[in-house]
Amino acid sequence: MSFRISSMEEYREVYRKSVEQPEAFWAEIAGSFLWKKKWDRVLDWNFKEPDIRWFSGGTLNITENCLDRHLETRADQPAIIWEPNDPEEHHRVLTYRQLHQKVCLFANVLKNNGAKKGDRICIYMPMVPELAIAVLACARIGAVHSVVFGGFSAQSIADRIQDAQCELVITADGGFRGNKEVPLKNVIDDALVQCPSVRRVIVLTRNRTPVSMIKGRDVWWEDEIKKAETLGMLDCPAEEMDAEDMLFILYTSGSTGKPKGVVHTCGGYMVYTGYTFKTVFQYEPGDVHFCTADIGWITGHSYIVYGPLSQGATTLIFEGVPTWPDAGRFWDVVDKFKVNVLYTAPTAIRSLMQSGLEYVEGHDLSSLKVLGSVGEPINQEAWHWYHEHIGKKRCPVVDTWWQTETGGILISPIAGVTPAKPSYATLPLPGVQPVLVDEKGEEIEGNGVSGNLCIRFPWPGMLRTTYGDHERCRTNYFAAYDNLYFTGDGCLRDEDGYYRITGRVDDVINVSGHRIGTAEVENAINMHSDVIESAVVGFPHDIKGQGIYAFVISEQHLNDSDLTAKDIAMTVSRIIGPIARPDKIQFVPGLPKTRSGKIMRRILRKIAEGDLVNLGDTSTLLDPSVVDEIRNGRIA
Ligand code: 7RM
Repeated sequence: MSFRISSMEEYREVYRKSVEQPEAFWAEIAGSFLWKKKWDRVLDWNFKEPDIRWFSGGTLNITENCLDRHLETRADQPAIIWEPNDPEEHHRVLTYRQLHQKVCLFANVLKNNGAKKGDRICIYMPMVPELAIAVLACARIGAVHSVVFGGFSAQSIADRIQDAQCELVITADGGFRGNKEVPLKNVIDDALVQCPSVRRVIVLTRNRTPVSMIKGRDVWWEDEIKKAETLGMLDCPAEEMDAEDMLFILYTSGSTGKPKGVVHTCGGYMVYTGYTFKTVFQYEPGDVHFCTADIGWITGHSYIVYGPLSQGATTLIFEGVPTWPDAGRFWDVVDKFKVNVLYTAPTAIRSLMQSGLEYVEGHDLSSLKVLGSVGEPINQEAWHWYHEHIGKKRCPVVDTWWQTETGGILISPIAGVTPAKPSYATLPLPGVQPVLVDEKGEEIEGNGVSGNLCIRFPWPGMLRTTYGDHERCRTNYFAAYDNLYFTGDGCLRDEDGYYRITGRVDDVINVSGHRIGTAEVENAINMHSDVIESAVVGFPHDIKGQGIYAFVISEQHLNDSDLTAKDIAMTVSRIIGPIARPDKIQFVPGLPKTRSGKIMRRILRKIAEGDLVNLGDTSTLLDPSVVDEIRNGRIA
């Protein structure tokens, strides 16, 4: 089976086959999954429209692959280990049998509340096992889940619910994050004022904070479960889905003000996440896999829920944060559950690195076999710290590059096989054909070159459309260069053919591994009544990777600029969520604009990053003197 790659020779061989005979390659991998009906055609595609179909004619249900098919072989093996926010609270373990039962029961709850195949369901929950259960229950009945990260604001949730016309919302009373509580149901109530499509809200009890339950709309998770149990609705047949039926929508930021609903479909996403999970991490039966992402992001969808479960793995869900009660929390968890694979983000590594080695010492990390990194470029220093102090130089580090749109990992070392190079995502996985192009769209061949990263050929996990707006999908990803998928990332390919992702080349900022559009932040800032205009850029940040720097023209700051800045930051927090709160707000008399009125962000980026000398050509500016004033007022 091509799942096992144990040497570089084997990798080269499998890679060659995957490029020469992609259909045969993917058909063999797809054959290791459970289909209700086999596909007629492996792949139909064109990147023009785009129209991409994998495994057409095939039918399946991803939850049968994640649950039912394991019952014969590993019913009593842990599927989910859950570690709560508070180390004093008891952890929970759900075996495959128990998870199967809970998913079926909750799937019946969804049906009892009127949900059916094709309906969109918004999930806004804390990191508890019930979040994974809710996701899988949607997939069980063929409803389309749209998980919204618990840190997003009411306005952001409302935008996403309206865009997808969700009929149901699944949430909790509240959640815990470190020493804070988050009022999830309250936020949902605020969001739903703008969402007439929602007719039912199912509320899980988590922190027992008082909430308001609206008659006829809101019901308790626990009551609904009891009802279904009383009715004996324990079984729930898995809905038969076409390979290209929608599995989920996940919103992600782009260069415009409005997040896009990235659409993934059942068959290809299942095959791709299962294959890459097994291949990249070299997962072996019985291993405990700990991905620290939130299920609200693609990393959680693919490498906490679907990838691991489709492969019969034990996946660890951690509700808390890396630094509470102290910076040893991850290492407590690794030690407590003898974690074998740890998959986290550079921002977490840098923050723990800064806290000092005393938090690592005293924990037994000898169970670790593989370390993973995802979400943003990992700097050499963080890479070495991770490798040396966490992996004790025994564990391969896999720097995995991918995107919400790609569904799964595209460029990454294969653990224990690919020789690593710190800060390099290294080589494409089998089936992935990267291309570097220049500004004109000409392919840049050979090694020791850099350009914009594109992909030449489809892979099963790629996005199919952006919800409700296919044209937007085309213009965003398939129109920049003919017959190529454009990633939005800059990239270099070194003398060995190794890839190193250098960061976004569009107006997207990557803050702690979270994508935020500059236009989104500007829109939020501009909502503040004192603001006339704003421009937002990213700047290098020691912990977060990138921070948010806002240049703001305002009328009121002259009275008290500190207060005005705080108000503006608060507005952004309210409109988008705390993750988008600017780190620096500088009041400026004007913005550097061309004669045609375009803001020259290049100049602002230079100033934000502290390069006040090499601002480049400013001769096309309408008013070059504004640059000096901005430069003089820079916030260090
Ligand atoms: C998985 C995820 C995608 C963007 C992507 C890159 C950046 C992700 C790496 C990386 C360098 C990596 N999805 N990115 N992984 N950059 N090395 N290993 O993060 O949609 O939220 O973000 O993140 O810029 O385009 S995402």
